[in-house]
Parts: sequence; C-alpha cells; structure tokens
Amino acid sequence: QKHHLHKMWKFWYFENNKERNWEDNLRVVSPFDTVEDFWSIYNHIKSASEIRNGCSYFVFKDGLKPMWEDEGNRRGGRWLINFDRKQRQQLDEKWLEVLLCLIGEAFDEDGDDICGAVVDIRGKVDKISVWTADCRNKERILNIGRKIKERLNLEYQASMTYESHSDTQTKTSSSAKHIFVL
Ligand code: M7G
Repeated sequence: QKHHLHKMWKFWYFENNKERNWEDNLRVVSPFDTVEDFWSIYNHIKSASEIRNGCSYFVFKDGLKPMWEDEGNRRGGRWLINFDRKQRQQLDEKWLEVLLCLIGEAFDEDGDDICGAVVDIRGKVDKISVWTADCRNKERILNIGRKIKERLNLEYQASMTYESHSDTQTKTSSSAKHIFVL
C-alpha cells in the first residue's frame, strides 16, 4: 500500500544543449503521486549539485509545463534564492526541503497558487525558485515566501526576492524588478 500525495506532480530535467531550442531541452523524468514513487525517482537521479552546468531540475504540478508561456504560469512569478559557489554544499539539502514542502502541502490553502519549483545549476550562482500562479496575489505570495524562508532556515541567507515572469523575460539588467523581498 503506497502513500498517496494530494496531487500528481512531474519531475522534469532541462539539459543544456545549445544545438536545440530551449523548450526542446525540457524532458519529463517521471510523474509521481505517491511518497514512495517520489523517493524512488529522487534516489535514482543525480543530486542537483551533480548535474552539469547549465542544467536544471523542475518539479511541477501535473498539467503545467515548467515554462513562462504555460497558461498556468504566465500571470505568475517566482520566489528566487541565489546560492553562490561557496554555498554549493547546501544546495541539495535546500532543494530537497523545497520538494518536501511542495509534496507535503506545507502551504495549506496558499498552495493552490504553487505551480512548481526549480533548481538551476549555473556557473557562478545556483538558483532555487518556487513558481506561483499569479503575481497579483500578494497575500498568498508572502505567506508562501515566509514558509519557504522558515522551512529552509534562510535567516542568514541574503534576501529572497519575488519577481514576475513577465519582468524576468524582459529584464534588461542581470536581475529583474523585485516585487517582494523577504
Ligand atoms: P534561465 O535558465 O532561467 O536562467 O534562463 P539563467 O540565465 O541563469 O541560465 C536562461 C534562458 O533560458 C532565458 O533567457 C530564456 O532564453 C530561456 N528560458 C528560461 N525559461 C525559464 C524559459 C521559459 O519558461 N520559456 C522560454 N521560452 N524560454 C525560457
């Protein structure tokens, strides 16, 4: 008897292959809707810190593609946490904690606005982000952000910032406009 989650999720992998366009580099690893299936996927794949530079993992609610253009994401935004190179050893632990928040429904009813989470392995600064459905839902965004900050023990981390996907896409400097900061 497996333990059912509240909903179905999908694990995705983004492979950094410059010969293909961005969307074609997105692959579904596997859907899952039980605790046991989550662990078997998680334990089977490389940990985030082991994947190549430029690659990412995404875990999104079933039915959403992990991209800005998806109907479920296009009005939304993300909480973004940066990890510099020195913090690489924390990354796997923090990513796992984010996943456990998602699948364990840690956000209660605010969780209706959760779309998914991302870990990006990048040259200088790795990123963990949590995507939400609507960047106008201030109350929910702040509740979600506070919960993440608490669960990830980010008191000493530099700030966590929320930006809309439309700002991320049109940014002209290295960072997009911060709608909220925690
Ligand atoms: P990134 O991988 O989110 O961050 O975006 P990085 O700059 O730290 O590597 C890098 C590039 O990937 C963007 O400038 C876009 O060209 C492309 N890209 C990323 N995302 C999340 C999307 C998306 O959702 N849709 C599309 N069309 N392109 C994206």
